[in-house]
Amino acid sequence: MHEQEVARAAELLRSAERVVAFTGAGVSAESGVPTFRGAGGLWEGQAVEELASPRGFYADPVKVWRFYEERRRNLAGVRPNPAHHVLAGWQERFPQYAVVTQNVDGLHQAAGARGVLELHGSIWRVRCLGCGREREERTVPLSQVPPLCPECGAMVRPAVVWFGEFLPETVMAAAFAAIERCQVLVVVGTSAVVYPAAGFVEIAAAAGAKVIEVNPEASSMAHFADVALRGPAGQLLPLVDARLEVA
Ligand code: BV8
Ligand code: ZN
Repeated sequence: MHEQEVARAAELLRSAERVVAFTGAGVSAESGVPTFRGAGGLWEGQAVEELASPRGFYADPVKVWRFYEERRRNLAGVRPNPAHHVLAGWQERFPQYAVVTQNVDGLHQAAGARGVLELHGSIWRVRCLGCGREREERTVPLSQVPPLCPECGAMVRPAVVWFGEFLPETVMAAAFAAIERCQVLVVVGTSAVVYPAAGFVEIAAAAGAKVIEVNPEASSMAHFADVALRGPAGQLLPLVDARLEVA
């Protein structure tokens, strides 16, 4: 099972110099982190707009803060899985390599990945609504209501990108540059329904990159995939990695 696709994916990667790993919640699934959509998803039965949007936060800051506080608590004991470790290890292998993630869980960095491009921000950072100062906040549990900024006393919010908000300019520019130039794009664990991130798959394919999708299900960008590894990333990425050395 998957033998042929694993061999084909390794063949595409073996000779590549410029590679991008583009990831979503599925890459953290085997670490025990619930994905957003699909059975048991974080947002199943909850209106996303309520929780992950400025309007939702201003309407009920405590409710939205508690949604993130609960996710931080759930993440506190979570470890990277083999998929994160393989993707981190590839930074030693490919001369030009980037991990571009939609995830806010910090697990790529926990596995040793450097320079991770976090398109949707980080659940481990908070930003002040008053003075705009952003800082790392790893205390868990932190609080049941949004804390106040130690500098100016205003309320702080999670430093994540909510629906209707722009993605961080510098991160977008760096991701765009890497995506446009890459020879192989490895799309791992994303349903590819959230824009502008999802659009990166089409941009890479249009620029001539080979696309490898690693996902038990076909994402909405599956038609761009040259190779589809239809299974869990924590099992399949180590198989591809093991084949990279073997010609
Ligand atoms: C923007 C916050 C410009 C942090 C997130 C109509 C009205 C308003 C806006 C829009 C609209 N139509 C389109 C838009 C734009 C909107 C959008 O795309 N909406 C979609 C839903 C239609 N985008 C935005 O608003 C973006 N900003 O456009 O700004 C603008 C400005 C003003 C006005 C309009 C536009 C901002 C997008 C960022 C939103 N923030 N998160 C947080 O709380 O986490 S997005 C959220 O979804 C997460 O960040 C997540 O990363 C992201 C994508 O989800 P996935 O990672 O793909 O996860 P998912 O559960 O969906 O899929 C998991 C996959 O893994 C599955 O395929 C599954 O099969 C697979 N899997 C499972 N197990 C495994 C596995 N794969 C491998 N191995 C396994 N073991
Ligand atoms: Zn402040």
